[in-house]
Amino acid sequence: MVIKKVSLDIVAGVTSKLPETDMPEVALAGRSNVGKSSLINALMNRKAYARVSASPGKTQTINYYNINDILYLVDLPGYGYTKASVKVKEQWGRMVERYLKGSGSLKAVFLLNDSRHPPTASDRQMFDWVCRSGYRPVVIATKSDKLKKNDIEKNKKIIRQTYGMKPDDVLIMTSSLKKENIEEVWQVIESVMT
Ligand SMILES: Nc1nc2c(ncn2[C@@H]2O[C@H](COP(=O)(O)OP(=O)(O)OP(=O)(O)O)[C@@H](O)[C@H]2O)c(=O)[nH]1
Ligand SMILES: [Mg+2]
Repeated sequence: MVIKKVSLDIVAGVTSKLPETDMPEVALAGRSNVGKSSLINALMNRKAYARVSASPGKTQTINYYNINDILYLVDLPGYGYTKASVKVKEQWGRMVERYLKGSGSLKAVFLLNDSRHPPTASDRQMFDWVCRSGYRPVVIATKSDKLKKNDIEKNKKIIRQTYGMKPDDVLIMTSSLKKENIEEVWQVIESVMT
C-alpha cells in the first residue's frame, strides 16, 4: 500500500457510542505494551503518529486511523495491564466486546503477540473471542528483532500450538523497529478489505 494520507479521525472513549463508519476496518488487539501503536506507525510509514507508550496501558481509547480515505486501522486499548483496576478492566472488556459485536465494517482482527513469549491466558481468551465473533484469526508476532535467528521458527511453532491455530491460519513475525514483514501484513489487510 502506498501511503498518501493518514489521519486520526475518531477517538472513542470507554463509554462513548461507537461510530458507524463507511470504510472497511481492520482492528489490532493485544496486551498492553505488545507493540500495537508501533505496528500502526510502521504500517503507516510514520515515525510517531500513533502514540507509543513509555508506560504500558497508555491507549485507553479506540483510535481510528484513516488510511488514504479507503481504510481504518483501529487501535484497540491493550488488555492484561495488571495494575489497572477491576473497574477499568471491566470497562475495557465491555468496550471491546461492543466493538467486536457492533462494528458493521470490521473485516479482520489482528491478534498481536510478543514473539518472545507464548500467548497468555488473556491472549487465548481474546483469540477465542475473535473466532467466536466470526472472524478468521490473524496472529502478528511482534518485536522479532529481539529474537535470535534460531528462535524464530521455534517460537512461531509455540505460538501456533498454544493458540491451537489451524495450518492455514495466518501468523506473521514482524519487527516494527526493523520494518520486517510489514509488507506481508499489508498484503493480509488488502486481501480482507473487499
Ligand atoms: N525492539 C522492539 N521494540 C518495539 C517494537 N515494537 C514496539 N516496541 C516497543 O514496545 C513498547 C510498547 O510499544 P507500543 O507500540 O506503545 O505498544 P502498545 O501495544 O500500543 O501499548 P498500549 O498502547 O499500552 O496498549 C515501546 O517501548 C516500543 O518502542 C519492535 O518491533 N521492536
Ligand atoms: Mg498503544
